[in-house]
Amino acid sequence: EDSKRRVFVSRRIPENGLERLRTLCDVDIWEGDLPPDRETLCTRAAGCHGVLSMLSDAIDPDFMDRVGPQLQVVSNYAVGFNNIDVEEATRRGIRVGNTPGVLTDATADIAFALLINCARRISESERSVHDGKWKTWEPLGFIGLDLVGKTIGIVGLGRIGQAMARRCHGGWGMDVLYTSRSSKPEAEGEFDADYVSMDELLTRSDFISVHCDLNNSTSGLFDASAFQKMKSTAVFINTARGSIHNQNDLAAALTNGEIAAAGLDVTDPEPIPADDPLLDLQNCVVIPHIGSATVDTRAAMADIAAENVLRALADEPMPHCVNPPS
Ligand code: 8YV
Repeated sequence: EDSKRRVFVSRRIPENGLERLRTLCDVDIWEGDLPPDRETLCTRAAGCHGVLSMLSDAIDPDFMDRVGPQLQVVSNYAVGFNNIDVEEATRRGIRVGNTPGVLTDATADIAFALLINCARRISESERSVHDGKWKTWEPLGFIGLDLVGKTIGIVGLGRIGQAMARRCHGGWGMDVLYTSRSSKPEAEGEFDADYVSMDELLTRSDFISVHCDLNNSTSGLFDASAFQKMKSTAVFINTARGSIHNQNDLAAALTNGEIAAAGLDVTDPEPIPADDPLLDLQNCVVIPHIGSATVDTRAAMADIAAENVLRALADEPMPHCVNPPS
């Protein structure tokens, strides 16, 4: 009926989320295999009260203008929200939601999987088997790095960083160093972690894993000078956001032997262009932003993202709001 609130969902999400939305709203879903282009996004969202958005949607003032003043909530299908101008949304009274918590372990699993993959050269050695290049077992073939007892440097000790620290410290007995906006005494207790400067983390770590959010102070944080400070045997893992590392500088560091290997679940841009130099390097593993991609996690994200929309439209507290009304 006419009184139903209208919600636009910018990609097909797990059915449980859509069902939840449909109980109270008129739901329009972009069904394309690729994200809607800018024009389509704005046109389809125009007149909606809620938008369930993806990282690939730029939710900026122009978008908000084009959707219209009835827009009450933008619910991102992600824990991150660097695609959204939150300050502008707040100014307009638009609530912004995200999906923290439920993707913590899935993402830390992918970070740890990349770490073992890079240390033990799994992708590289598998390629050689697939390509028919594996001719004989060799005493010095595909020699990699041990993990047990090494030092892991964690950049950003939030939920996902802590889940990574738990795997590294609890499972593999690694020493944990971390940088973060502030020290985390509880986490230091659990992982025996040391809060250090960025320089100390770079120079002392055998492995470095990025778990901070993307902002002005973390954009380009891993550049040529950072890679130069790292051990030549070090492995760099990024499952956070691609623009936290400088991709050309990383390719140079991997080519020149300044670091040993890199594992990336995120690139800048995404998808990574087919001619990116990183894709020619045997010591670089690139996977397509699958940190949260498990059946349970994506379903849980869909529940929260839908609930964020419904609560905001009912003027009730949202499960996860990044700009709650003051
Ligand atoms: C996204 C992510 O959910 O949550 C995040 O911030 O990066 C991923 O889990 C995924 O890219 C879909 O937007």
